[in-house]
Amino acid sequence: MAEKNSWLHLGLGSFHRAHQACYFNHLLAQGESEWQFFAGNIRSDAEATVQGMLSQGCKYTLETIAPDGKCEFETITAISKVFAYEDDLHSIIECGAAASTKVISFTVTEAGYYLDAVAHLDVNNEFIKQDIAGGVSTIYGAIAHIIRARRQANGDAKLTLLCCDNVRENGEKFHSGMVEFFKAQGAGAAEDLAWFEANTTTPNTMVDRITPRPPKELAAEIKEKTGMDDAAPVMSEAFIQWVVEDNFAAGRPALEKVGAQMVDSVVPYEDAKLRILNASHSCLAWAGVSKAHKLVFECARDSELYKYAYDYITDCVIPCLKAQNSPIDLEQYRDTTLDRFRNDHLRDQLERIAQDSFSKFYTFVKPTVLDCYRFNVDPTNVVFLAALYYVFLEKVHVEKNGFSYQDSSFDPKWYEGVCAAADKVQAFADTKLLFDDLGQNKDFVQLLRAQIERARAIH
Ligand code: CS2
Repeated sequence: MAEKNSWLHLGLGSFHRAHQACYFNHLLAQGESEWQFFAGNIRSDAEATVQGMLSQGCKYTLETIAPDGKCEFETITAISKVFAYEDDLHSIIECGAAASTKVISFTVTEAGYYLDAVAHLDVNNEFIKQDIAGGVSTIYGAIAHIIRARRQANGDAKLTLLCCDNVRENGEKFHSGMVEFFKAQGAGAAEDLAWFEANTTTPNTMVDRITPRPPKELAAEIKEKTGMDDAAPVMSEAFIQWVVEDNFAAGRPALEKVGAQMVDSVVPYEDAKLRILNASHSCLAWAGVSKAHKLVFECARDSELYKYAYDYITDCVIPCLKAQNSPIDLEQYRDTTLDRFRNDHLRDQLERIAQDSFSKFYTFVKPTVLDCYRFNVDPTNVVFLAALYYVFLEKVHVEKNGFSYQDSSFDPKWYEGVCAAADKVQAFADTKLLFDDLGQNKDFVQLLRAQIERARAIH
């Protein structure tokens, strides 16, 4: 029998297990026999899940919950090999280098790409510096090792590198980050860079399925409802979407048979999703913290907060996307998205949404701030999101209100600088990563000041 094609995923977190692995499961259930799916992590923080999966033959239960509360349980058996974490990623590199591996996809969060305001790789970041020197703690270091091993062992065996994170033009961004990474490694990586350019594609993708952190009670609930003991269960909403640029270097499974949308350009889908879904999520989280909410549905069912998200989308995002000829029914997309947030069976935590808020701001919100000025659209309700983020930072870092979240994209020194400035709002507005050059626009800064007052009044 011919050797199967392999698809390796890096980033075996809840999202991959609820999203891509679910598509793979449906493909295998339809009789797909040419592809097999493997997964592992480039960091050790999800090792408990990995060990849980290994202890039960890599399978696990996915619970999905519809807005009406209807639960479904699916046993995901699609991942046939899971790699336990190793410091040097030895087994993952070996798998990625094998000619039979045709696709490597990854979810390493939006903060995992270390790109600055103009999408240049932040070569001063400590993790990036370590990896330039040969480490494997970022996606760039891991892929660089895979490429070198593959080039040396397998000549020009083509490979697709598929970024599945919520980053605008994610495939292209990863591509340019990778090129800069190789360049920063110097002459010793010249052949790897040439190989990367000649033998890989990096399609853009848009992925969507709200996947809360698995609640502690999930295993007990699954045991009660299905009788199954599961050491690595996961849960998500029932909604699922995957839009993929059809540009695979070495073939792909027939994802369209299981509902993935294979398209020529992902950009309009991605743009709508990041600005409507992800930015509104952040809006609700930043505002929700002022009202001591803990869960997304509490915010989406709070009419004051709902209106902030609704107005931001209606008054700012929709006109800007229409000005760019979006082919999507944006009003309908807004309504279904906000409805999904109201699902009170999905106890999605604000802590999860607030994680990495700094990079979420410039990925999800900033494009609309800039576009409003570009297309002459009233920016008030998107500048209000900037104000919500400003007030959120004050509450959490200055007033220390006890809300706990993590932000690996946030530089405490930057924020100390903002707080120490004579004019804090001006210092915040002057942050190029957040606003490009808008800090020099007096109208913008004045509007921001007024919106900060509006945001401070929420309680
Ligand atoms: C969320 C996303 O983390 C976030 O900010 O908006 O994780 C969101 O739940 C997913 O992108 C849904 O597809």
